[in-house]
Amino acid sequence: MAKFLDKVLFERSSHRGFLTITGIYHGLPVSIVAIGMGLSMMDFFVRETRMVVDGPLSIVRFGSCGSIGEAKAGDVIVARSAFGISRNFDYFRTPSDTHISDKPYILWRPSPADSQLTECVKSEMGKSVGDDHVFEGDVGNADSFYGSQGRIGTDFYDDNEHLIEHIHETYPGATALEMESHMLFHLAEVSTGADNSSPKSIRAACALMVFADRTGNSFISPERSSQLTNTCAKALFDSLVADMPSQEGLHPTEGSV
Ligand code: DUR
Repeated sequence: MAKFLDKVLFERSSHRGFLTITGIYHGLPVSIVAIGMGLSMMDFFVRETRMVVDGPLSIVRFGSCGSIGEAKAGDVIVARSAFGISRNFDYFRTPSDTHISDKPYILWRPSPADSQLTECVKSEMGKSVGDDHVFEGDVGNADSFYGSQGRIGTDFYDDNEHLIEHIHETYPGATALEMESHMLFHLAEVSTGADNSSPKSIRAACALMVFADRTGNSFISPERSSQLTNTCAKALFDSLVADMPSQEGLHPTEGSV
């Protein structure tokens, strides 16, 4: 992704396992941060980035997902919102002892993506990968790649045979499963402005490459995944640039990640 930057200013591998590359794209300061996987890594990333960047932040998650909708392997899904899917640990106690829900998985309500940033991401993605390969929908952020994404196995009791069905019934717009987006959108939603007059200091969007088609059971090829990463990378940077004019008062030296 970094090869598309006009200039690289800074690169660092941290003990967290993050790789950060900061540079300039069409006059805009941008950081690419590889965070690994899962809710906790997203939590570290958003909170610690907020600590070290002054001014408003625009964050676009770019990663992979499994499709539970129309999108096929190799397509792109742009998140309209993201909801959480948590294992209800108490449900699995013997004897069952639940106080939150009598269901094995808890579905949290969706947090919205920033609509303007998302429009920019969707439009630039459409230009790069073709509008018929770009889908929009609600994304389920599971706390596991396995149980809470409805993957069936015999080594553990997960009681997840009907989970995907339950997700579709609860959120008819649900289209993808992955592991980070709800944490990002939630933290953006509760981010506070420096002077407390503007409630949010973080705007967030999310674009996902479909690696696994959970309905048709097909997978992306390694060739398509690297080609798609290239195409999407440029579209993501272009969408941050396209979104800039909407950010009244935002000076170009303030951050985008
Ligand atoms: N991912 C999933 N589920 C899928 C495909 C991709 O969670 O079916 C995403 C989220 C996480 C990583 O970052 O990829 C796990 O492989």
